[in-house]
Amino acid sequence: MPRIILHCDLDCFFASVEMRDNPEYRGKPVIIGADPKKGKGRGVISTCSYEAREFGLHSGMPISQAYSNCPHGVYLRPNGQKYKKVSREVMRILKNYANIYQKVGIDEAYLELTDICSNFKESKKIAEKIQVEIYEKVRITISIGISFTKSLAKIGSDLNKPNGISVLEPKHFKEKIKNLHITRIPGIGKKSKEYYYKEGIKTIGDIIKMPLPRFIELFGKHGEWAWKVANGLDNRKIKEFHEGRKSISAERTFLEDTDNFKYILSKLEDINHKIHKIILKNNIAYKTITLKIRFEGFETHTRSKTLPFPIQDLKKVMNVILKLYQEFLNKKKKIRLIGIKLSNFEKNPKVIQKEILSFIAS
Ligand code: TTP
Ligand code: MG
Repeated sequence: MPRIILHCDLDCFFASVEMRDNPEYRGKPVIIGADPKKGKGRGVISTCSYEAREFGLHSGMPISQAYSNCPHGVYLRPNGQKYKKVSREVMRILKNYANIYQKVGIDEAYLELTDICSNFKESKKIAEKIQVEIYEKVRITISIGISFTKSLAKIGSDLNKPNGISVLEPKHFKEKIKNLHITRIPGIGKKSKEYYYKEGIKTIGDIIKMPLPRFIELFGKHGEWAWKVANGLDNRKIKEFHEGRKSISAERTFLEDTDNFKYILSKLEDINHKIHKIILKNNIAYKTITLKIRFEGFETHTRSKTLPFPIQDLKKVMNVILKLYQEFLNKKKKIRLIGIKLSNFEKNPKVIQKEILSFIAS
């Protein structure tokens, strides 16, 4: 059974938000970016509406050039705070559709539906629901690519824009992508495409046709990646946090300093659940468990325990935390803050323990 991955990407994001909020701009070439200053402006386009794209405008184009191609366009400065807020609203909706979710940019995210859908038809229905919910609640459109690798899902989300869905299944994906230009492969850009051109490679089909060893000989590691993407062999996992992340932690500061053990315990449990949601989504195991405790007057302590092997076990964490907490039971001070940190990670452990399954079910 192949994996089922969705790549969701908002359509002309910044411009969509401005057209949503200013109906008079709808249907017009809307350009978000630097001030064009009647053609003398410096800086570039952040993004533009699809109407503007008909004039050859695109992200990264100098704003002066945009102005000379499309002087009658609506030119607006970006409103970063507003787009961040809209992005958060969209991500909150997307997250609810999958257990495994990875935000990869302000307007794009991967969802893995392998454990939820039994075939691509079902996942397409979910994609349609996502589009409807986002449009109903946020009033902007999103395009979705569905496939069995991250990179093919990403290529797919671009195929039917705006407000499109495309499915690239194992049985027919090569047919659907073979005529696409090689720059559709994430990682092949303006510079690297020239190396491929020199060998007569212009389309993804040209890559698919070549044997891998020859491709590596010609283009090294870069070529190997491109070849694997084109042939559906990208097996990267979907993970919520960035590669460099070394720990996951959460803490709570009490509104008032407290020594009510029952209350403190309930907060520790909340924190533990919160952290384990991330742990599960990213399939990480950890060896080190740390308790952080801050007393009135800012006196702060941390206590850790490192286990001999990595675990992924909500209850075990709570047991360790309570043992670490015992040391402070005799303190005659109230508590101001409490926190848990998990670290010393091992990614993608093979064994998922029973407790975790019951946690998912709860
Ligand atoms: P993209 O998803 O690349 O572009 P888009 O959403 O505007 O258009 P599309 O329909 O093709 O997906 O980027 C998301 C936002 O990020 C975009 O609206 C503006 C911003 N951005 C920049 O500011 N500069 C850039 O060079 C790019 C590519 C994007
Ligand atoms: Mg986009």
